[in-house]
Amino acid sequence: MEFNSSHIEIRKVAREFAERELTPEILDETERSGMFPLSIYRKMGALGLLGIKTPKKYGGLGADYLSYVIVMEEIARVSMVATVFLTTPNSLGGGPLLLSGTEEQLDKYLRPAVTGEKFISFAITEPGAGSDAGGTVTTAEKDGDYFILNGRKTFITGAPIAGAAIIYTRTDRGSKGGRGITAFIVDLDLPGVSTGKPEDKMGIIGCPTSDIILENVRVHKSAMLGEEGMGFKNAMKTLDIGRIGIAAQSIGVAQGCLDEAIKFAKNHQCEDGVLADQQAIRFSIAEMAAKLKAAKELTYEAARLKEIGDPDAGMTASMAKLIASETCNELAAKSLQVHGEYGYMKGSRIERLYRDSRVLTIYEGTSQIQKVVISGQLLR
Ligand code: COS
Repeated sequence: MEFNSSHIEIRKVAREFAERELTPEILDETERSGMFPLSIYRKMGALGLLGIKTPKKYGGLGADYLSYVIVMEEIARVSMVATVFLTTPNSLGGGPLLLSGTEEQLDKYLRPAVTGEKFISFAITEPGAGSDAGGTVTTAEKDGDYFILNGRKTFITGAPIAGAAIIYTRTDRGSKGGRGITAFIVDLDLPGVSTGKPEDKMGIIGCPTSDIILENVRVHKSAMLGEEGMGFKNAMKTLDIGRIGIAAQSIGVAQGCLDEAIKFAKNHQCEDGVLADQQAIRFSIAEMAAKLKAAKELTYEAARLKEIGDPDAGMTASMAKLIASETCNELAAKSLQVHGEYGYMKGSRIERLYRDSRVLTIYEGTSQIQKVVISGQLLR
């Protein structure tokens, strides 16, 4: 992929930011406290990173998808949890608003999301509707100018700290699957909204995840996002974009894994020199680098196709998410293997990268769901 001068510049800005702000001390403290520093999140906002591809009229930088990928990649190379904060306004939080929001909704919710004042969660998953997003049973019943929401959303990234969430509900009780699903942007301080206990996760510690419970929550009709019954399409289109972001996270984390393997191999003394003298280690590193290069090119291509509105953009985003996340998991395991027992010990950098990488083949659609999307397009 050829990068233009703004891509090169934004990579430099993101790399310098990551190296300056995301120090090993900050990252260790994030793991200990369970909370990424909100001061750094706001600094990302001040630098424009929370709204890389948000149009300038809503306070964003108005850059292209490739710029978004580059920033995600550079930050994830140092800290994956930092990119969870970064992706939300650019993707799952801001995406549904940009696709279907009114000017009032965009002003009220997107602007503060881009500065880091307000975190917006994307709430589609339910206890009985994970990969089968059309299985949504949360309801929204009309009551004059209001809708009454009832249900439970689960595993919602950032819910404990979110000011608002995009909630996908069933407005037509008789409907099945994607039809009859309607999106609302819901302030989480409304009466009847609660978030469950934050989950004790394996990785991306620092961005809390919990349920969102809705008990007779009265929401004005002006909070409806897009048209009634069009929520599923809004969610699917959002995920098309979101998957490029997860592919970008994956290539960043994978680069971090490769960096660690190289550093360890060059520095770890063994009988006749350093580990990097061993052919088995050299071959493992060569294989990691080659696979990462392929995953990177596919991810950049997905961003390019999205930018030009290519009809294969959604499928390519799924291909990129599939290949990049699986590659990242493979590199995390291989890098840990290069480290041996040193990598297995809690607190080593590769141990954290290994734990963080595991969710990449699961969230925003599992690898299996990506195969459903890809084969669905090819075999129409
Ligand atoms: N863009 C626009 N519209 C889309 C779309 C897309 N990417 N994907 C599907 N649709 C539309 C279809 O065109 C169809 O429209 P009509 O009803 O007008 O024909 C409708 O949505 C239903 O599509 P489909 O029948 O393909 O839906 P399925 O219920 O079979 O489910 C999958 C499709 C499995 C792909 C979907 O449920 C999914 O993506 N699941 C994973 C959810 C996920 O990623 N969860 C993670 C949450 S964030 S951590």
